[in-house]
Amino acid sequence: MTEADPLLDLRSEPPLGRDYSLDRDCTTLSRHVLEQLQSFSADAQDLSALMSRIALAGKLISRRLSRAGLMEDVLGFTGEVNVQGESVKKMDVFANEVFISVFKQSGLVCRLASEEMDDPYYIPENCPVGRYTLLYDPIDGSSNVDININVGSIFSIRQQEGEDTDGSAKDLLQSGRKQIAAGYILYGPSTMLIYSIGRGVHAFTLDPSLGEFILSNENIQTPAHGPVYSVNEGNFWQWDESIRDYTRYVHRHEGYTARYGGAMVGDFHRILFQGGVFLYPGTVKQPEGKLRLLYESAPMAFLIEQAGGRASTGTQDILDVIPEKLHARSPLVIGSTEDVALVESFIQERSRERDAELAAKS
Ligand code: P6P
Repeated sequence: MTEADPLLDLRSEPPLGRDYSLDRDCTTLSRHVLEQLQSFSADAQDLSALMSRIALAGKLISRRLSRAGLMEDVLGFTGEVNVQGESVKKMDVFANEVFISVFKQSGLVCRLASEEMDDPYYIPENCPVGRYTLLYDPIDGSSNVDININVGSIFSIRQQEGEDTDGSAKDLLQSGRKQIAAGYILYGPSTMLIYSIGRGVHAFTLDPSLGEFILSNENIQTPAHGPVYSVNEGNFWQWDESIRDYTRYVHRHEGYTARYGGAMVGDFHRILFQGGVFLYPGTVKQPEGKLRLLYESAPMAFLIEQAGGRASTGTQDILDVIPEKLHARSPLVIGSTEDVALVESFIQERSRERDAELAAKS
């Protein structure tokens, strides 16, 4: 086993006749984090423990989703409207509370910022020592949850900066490059956890018989181009002309196919592995787009850049955007480098034309 690649023994001939599959089944998320960091320091152990807690949240939500159709009072709406102005599903509330519960008495996470909560939630027993903040969308794609179509949870981990004495968590209003970890859990035919701590993107598949997430894909790289474009074309007439230009282009050229599942996590997952582009542009009603920056676009942007892809607002890298408020939204174009660049080229062209028209009038 070389120093450079501590996982080499997973791929070489098992020494001493050790069973390869046994070692693979032992490559749990917590072990993988430590192997990634190549350290057993307190910080490494904390991050490993934190990721294990996120895995526990994923297992609890996956278990509930897998039996939701057989249980009372699990599906459907609560009758409430959240800070986003969206009708809240019972699963949204359950999943939100799962993330809170798994971090209580952990000493790890002092603050949680969720799509479902107006303000950050503090876990006081953790705050003196816990310097991590979890930002998350507990159920992404809620519209799918009652019809058993894939949904996901998205998470982002940041280090608290300074003392948050007034509970405003202003230190969270910084660029996505401050993230120290990000990922998502996809509740699909199998439940998968995809994460990065800035050393590549890795996927784990839940083995229900073990109750463990086991390493299934390592160092995932997104192809430079893919055939899929993923966008809600029902918004076509609400888009800027540049996005309509892009859509007309992919309609008229061979080699493109549309896939849109209504849950970004599933659409993103396809593109992460097979290439292509997902976009949620601004619309007339929502010029900033629908997706939330801190706990949807920024974690996905962290992942896609780690996988060799790109994420932009259409004019600026997502990871460079600095939000003005916790629930800030941003337009999103994310996926393969060539496909993101193609969308941006139409935006740039329209911008040049507008500048020329303005210059001609002045
Ligand atoms: P629309 C789910 O609510 C979500 O935030 C994303 O997961 C998804 O891509 C998008 O909204 C779907 O929104 O307007 O196309 O239904």
